Amino acid sequence: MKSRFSITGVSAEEILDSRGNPTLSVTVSTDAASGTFSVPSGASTGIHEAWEKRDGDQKRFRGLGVKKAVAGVRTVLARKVKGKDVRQQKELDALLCAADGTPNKRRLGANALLGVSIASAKAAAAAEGLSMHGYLSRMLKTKPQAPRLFMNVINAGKHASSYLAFQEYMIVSLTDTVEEGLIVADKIRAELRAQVKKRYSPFSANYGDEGGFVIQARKVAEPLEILTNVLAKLHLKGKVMLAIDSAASSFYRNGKYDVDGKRMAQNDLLKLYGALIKKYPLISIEDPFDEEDFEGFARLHAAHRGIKVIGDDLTVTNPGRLEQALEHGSINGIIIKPNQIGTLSETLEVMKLADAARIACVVSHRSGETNDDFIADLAYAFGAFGLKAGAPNRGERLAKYNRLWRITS
Ligand code: 2PG
Ligand code: MG
Repeated sequence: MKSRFSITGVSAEEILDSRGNPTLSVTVSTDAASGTFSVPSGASTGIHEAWEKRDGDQKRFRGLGVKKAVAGVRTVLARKVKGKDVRQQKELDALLCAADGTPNKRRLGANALLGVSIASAKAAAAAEGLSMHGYLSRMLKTKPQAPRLFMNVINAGKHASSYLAFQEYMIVSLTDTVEEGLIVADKIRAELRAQVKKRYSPFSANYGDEGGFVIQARKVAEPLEILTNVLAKLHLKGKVMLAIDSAASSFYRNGKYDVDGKRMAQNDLLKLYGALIKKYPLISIEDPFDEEDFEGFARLHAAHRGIKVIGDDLTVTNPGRLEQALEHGSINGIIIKPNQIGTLSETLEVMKLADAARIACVVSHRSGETNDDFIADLAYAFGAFGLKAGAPNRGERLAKYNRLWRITS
C-alpha cells in the first residue's frame, strides 16, 4: 500500500567533487519528502574497497566520468526501489546489493549504490520530521555524543606535492565542546602558519587536498616537532593531542617502506613509530603498515597499548576485514567510510561490530569530498570516538564541522 514513506522517484546526476573530479549526486523522493546525497571519493584507496565505477572514457574528465553509474541509478536501481518503504533501510540496501549481484559492487558501482542508500535514509528522516542524527540514533538505539575532531592540518603523501611519506598530521583537541575544539584549532592554525613560513618559506602556507598546509619538510618527524612546538607556545600541552595517518600502502614497494629517503623493513618502521610515540603526544596512528600486513599492525598495537592503532586501508569498512583484524589483534580503532563498502546498512553493521569489540570508530570523509554533511550526523548519532574531516577550512571540510557545531550548540 502506498504511503508517505513509499519511494516515488530516484534521480541522479554528475557533479564535480573538491578535486574537480566527477561524482554522483542522488535524490530519493517520496510524496512527503526527499533526500539528496553526494558521494565522496578517495585518492589513497585500499585495494579491498568496494568498486568505484568510472566511465574510462578518456575524452571526458580524463576517464573519471560517472555517466554509467548515474545511468545505473536511473534505470536498474530506481526500478528496484520504487514503491518500497524508505524507512526499511536494511531491505532497501539488500535490494541494491542484489541488483548489483557482485561481492564488491563491480557491476553498478559502490558509488551508485551508496548514493541511493544514504539519500533514502535522508528522505526517511525528512518524512519522519526528524533530524538525520535523531533518525539514526533512534534506529540504532545509540546515545548521541559529540566525537573528537581529527583535523588534518599538514597534508602530504598522496594529498599534496611534498617530500613526506606520511599522508596526514592531525590535531585532536580533548576539549569538551565542538565550539571549543574549533576555537582551539583556529589558534593552532594561525600559529602553525607563522611557524612554517618562518622555518621553510612563504610557500609552506599553501593548502593541500584536505585543507592542511603543504610544508617543505624532509623528514616524517618534522611536522610532529613543529606541531609540538605550536602546542607548547599556545600552552595547549595535554589539551590537544596529535595523530598520524601514515597511509603506509602508498609508500610500500617490493616488501619495504620508502621513508625519509631510506628503504625500511617492517621492523625499522616499527622502531621509528616507537621513537615518535616516545617523543610526541600521539593519540593514534592510522594505517602504520601496508594494507595486507595484519601482523605489523598487531606488533605496533602490542608494543604501545596507550595509543590507538587505527585501520583504514586495512579494514576498508568491511565486516570480513574487521574480523580478520580482530583475529590478529591488529587494531583498537577503525576508520568508517561509507563509500568503502557501498551501503549505509553495511556501514552500520561494521560500526556495531567494532563497538561490540571495543574498537573505537572514527567516522571519516574522503580526500575528494562534496559539500554533503551526512557523516557529521552519523558520527554524532553513534557517539563515535572521532570525526575526521580534514582541516577546518575549505567549504567541503567545513560543511561537516559546521554541521556538528550546529547540532551541538
Ligand atoms: C584517508 C583518507 C581521508 P583518501 O586515507 O584516511 O583522509 O584519504 O580519501 O584519499 O583515501
Ligand atoms: Mg587513512
